[in-house]
Amino acid sequence: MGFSEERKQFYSELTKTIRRHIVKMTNHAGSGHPGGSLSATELMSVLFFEHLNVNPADPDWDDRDCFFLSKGHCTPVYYSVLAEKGFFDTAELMTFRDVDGRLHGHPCGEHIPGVDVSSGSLGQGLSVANGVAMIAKLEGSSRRSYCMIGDGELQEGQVWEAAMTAAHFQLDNVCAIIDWNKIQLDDFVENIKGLKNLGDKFRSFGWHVVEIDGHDVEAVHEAFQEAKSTKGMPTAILAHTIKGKGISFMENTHEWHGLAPNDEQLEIALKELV
Ligand SMILES: Cc1ncc(C[n+]2csc(CCOP(=O)(O)OP(=O)(O)O)c2C)c(N)n1
Repeated sequence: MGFSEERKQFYSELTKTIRRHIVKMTNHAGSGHPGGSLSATELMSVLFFEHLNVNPADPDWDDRDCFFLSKGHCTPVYYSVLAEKGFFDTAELMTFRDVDGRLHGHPCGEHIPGVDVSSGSLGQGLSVANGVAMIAKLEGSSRRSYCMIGDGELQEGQVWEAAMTAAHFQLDNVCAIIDWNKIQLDDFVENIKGLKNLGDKFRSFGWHVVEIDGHDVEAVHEAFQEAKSTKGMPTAILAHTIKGKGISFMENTHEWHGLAPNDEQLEIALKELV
């Protein structure tokens, strides 16, 4: 069930590498969203390196699993994981947000290998994930459909329409990953429009719920395994995370939601990520 010491070491190195990419890319671009990227680093790493059935050499392979980043502003972590997985060269990460590049601030499904749909307007990803999952069922494919949603994003009504749909159609090939970092753009989620008993909400909508520490790679791995073995209903992984995780001055504040580190701040961040 758990990881070997070697695998744990692999993730310890990988997540540090990805966090280094995140701060370097946003520093270089002078903009971007480090906070919600750093909170999602373990979730994205374990999903892409352990569970998501994809082939970087053939990104459009028909029977691949699909991943949708509904919180589309978190491209720094998305592009970093895609590059580390081999979808494109890690050198391209430094073209993040270049007007002439393809690594836009929000992901474009048309141009980036490994990105299946454009996103950025919050609330829509789970509906897309449902559609792909329904087609898989109709085709008799084992394809699974994963969607990462922000906790602030859960204030969007469309998410709950999609949650009803996934349960109604018994889409057990759908897995929603909630990056529950407790903070949205400019404040704590509970101060703006609170989620309260989020597990009860999803359960009452007909979902299987797994609640974990989203920075514990073994817990993340086991949650994805549990989702795969759950039949007849979709699974929501409620991952408790820390916005800005891994960089002391970025942790647990909304201030680094959409702010790039300057050169001095980058240097401090990189020292913390050795
Ligand atoms: C429909 C829509 N409304 C507003 C925004 C602007 N916006 C971008 S990120 C964000 C906050 C999202 O918070 P959360 O989902 O908690 O993301 P995270 O903390 O994981 O970055 C907002 C309001 C948007 N992208 N789409």
